[in-house]
Parts: sequence; C-alpha cells; structure tokens
Amino acid sequence: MITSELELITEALLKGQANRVKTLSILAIENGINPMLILEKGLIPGMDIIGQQFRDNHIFISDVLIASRAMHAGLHVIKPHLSGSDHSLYGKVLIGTVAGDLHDIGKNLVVMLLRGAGFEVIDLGIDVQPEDFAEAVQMHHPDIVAFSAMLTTTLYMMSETIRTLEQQDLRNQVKVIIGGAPATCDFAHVIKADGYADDARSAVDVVKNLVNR
Ligand code: B1M
Repeated sequence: MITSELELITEALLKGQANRVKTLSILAIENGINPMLILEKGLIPGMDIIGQQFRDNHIFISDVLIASRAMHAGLHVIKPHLSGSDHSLYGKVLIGTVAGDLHDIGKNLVVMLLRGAGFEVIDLGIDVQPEDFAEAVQMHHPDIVAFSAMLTTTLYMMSETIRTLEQQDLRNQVKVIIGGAPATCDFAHVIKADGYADDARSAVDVVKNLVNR
C-alpha cells in the first residue's frame, strides 16, 4: 500500500506534475508515511531516473527543469515534517553551492536534514562566490562551512573557496565539509577539507562529528 503511494509520487515527478506531487505528498503525510520514506522512496528515485534520461539524451534540459520544479513541490510539503522547530541548537552551519553551479536540490536536502537535526543553518543559496563565503564567515561565525557542487567543472571552486578563506585568515576558525555528485573523499583530502559526505543523511553525521571533535 505504502509502496504504491510512493510509486505514484515518483510517477508524477517523472511527468513533471508539480501539483500532483504536492497533493500526493500531502496525502502520504496525512496517511502517516514517514517523510524520510517519501523522500528516499518517492522523490529521489524520480530525480535519479530524470538524471539517467538526461544523460542518455532521452529528455531535454527543459524537462529536467520541470521535474526539478515537481521535486521542489514535494520537498516543500515534507520540509516542516523533517525540520522540527523546537530542537535545541547544536552548532551553526554555513552552506552554499559553489560559484558557477546552479544545482540546489541536493544542497537543500542537506539544509533540511541539518535543521531537522537541530543545527542552525545559514543557506547562501547557489552560485556563491568565494568572497561571499568569506564575508559570511566573518559575519556569522559558523562552526562548519559546507560546499555543494554538482558539476565536475565547478568542483575546483571548492579549493578556490578554501584558498580564499586561508588568505583572509578565516580557515582556522571553521571546519569545512564538502559534498555533491562529483566530490569524493579523496578530493576532500587533496583540498584539505575536514570532511566529506556522500549524501544528505551522512552530511548530518559528518557535521555532528566535526562539531563534537
Ligand atoms: Co544538471 N547536470 N546541469 N541541471 N543536473 C547534472 C549534475 C549532470 C550529472 C546530468 C548528466 O549529464 N547526467 C550533469 C553534470 C555532469 C558533470 O559535470 N559531471 C549536469 C549538467 C551537465 C548540467 C548543465 C551544464 C546542462 C546544460 O546547460 N547543458 C547545467 C549547468 C547549470 C549550472 O549549474 N551552471 C545544468 C542545469 C541543471 C538544471 C538547472 C536544469 C537542474 C538543476 C535544478 C536545481 O538544482 N534547482 C539540473 C538537474 C536537476 C540535474 C540532475 C538531473 C539532477 C540533480 C539533482 O537534483 N539530483 C543531474 C543528474 C543526476 O544527478 N543524476 C544533473 C537529486 C539530488 C537529490 O541529488 O544533487 O546529487 P544530488 O544531491 C545528493 C548528493 O550529491 C549529496 O546529497 C544529496 C542527496 O542526499 N549532496 C551533498 C549534495 N550536496 C551535498 C553537500 C554536502 C553533502 C552531501 O555537504 C556539504
């Protein structure tokens, strides 16, 4: 029963039906389905298929945009159920998608789960220039700075941003964590980041470990 409800969400996302994804997600929540299950078995599998179809040239970029809009509609519904508002704050995380990169669905998931886990999160959005990260570190004094990137061509902006933090004597004030499809643990070592997370769930664990260290 639950499976078919989640499959309907995936199906609607694949068709780019934002309103239907929203309605089905609301229904699923009302029926007591865990929001994490809606995310991991309904919404994300849809985006995975879209990614595959895009890679194989079966769909156009406009189709990807329409599907992302549907994904956001679902995320909007489950967000309040993932991010409890009465958590105590465990630490402050500054996050953004690095310069030149406009992908934000994965980053937004990381934001939601971190907030749900009780962290204060300052989200700088997409296409964040190294200088803007540095300025925000000076302004907000976060414990952790988190970079997301989805393009191999923007990955190097993570090291550029770390360099900018070093140049402005800010690097030793924060821990840096990286993530996103082209990022790897090895790359994190190379650029001297403090942590790497494969997905949004593990991002929460990595941040917790770094804050507790
Ligand atoms: Co683009 N895109 N895209 N795209 N897009 C990819 C990334 C691509 C792999 C598609 C493909 O070719 N198969 C490819 C990159 C190839 C590469 O560099 N290796 C690609 C390309 C080429 C492009 C353009 C260049 C296309 C063009 O214009 N010709 C262009 C670039 C624009 C730019 O950024 N400058 C472009 C544009 C777009 C859209 C705007 C249309 C749209 C983005 C909409 C949006 O984000 N608001 C889009 C989308 C949706 C995708 C795919 C299909 C899906 C990405 C996604 O949201 N996945 C993607 C293909 C794919 O990934 N299969 C693709 C769902 C999301 C939940 O997963 O983002 O991986 P993900 O996040 C994960 C983890 O990576 C991790 O946690 C999340 C889940 O738990 N994670 C972190 C992410 N950030 C983290 C940070 C952390 C820790 C974990 O700590 C800090």
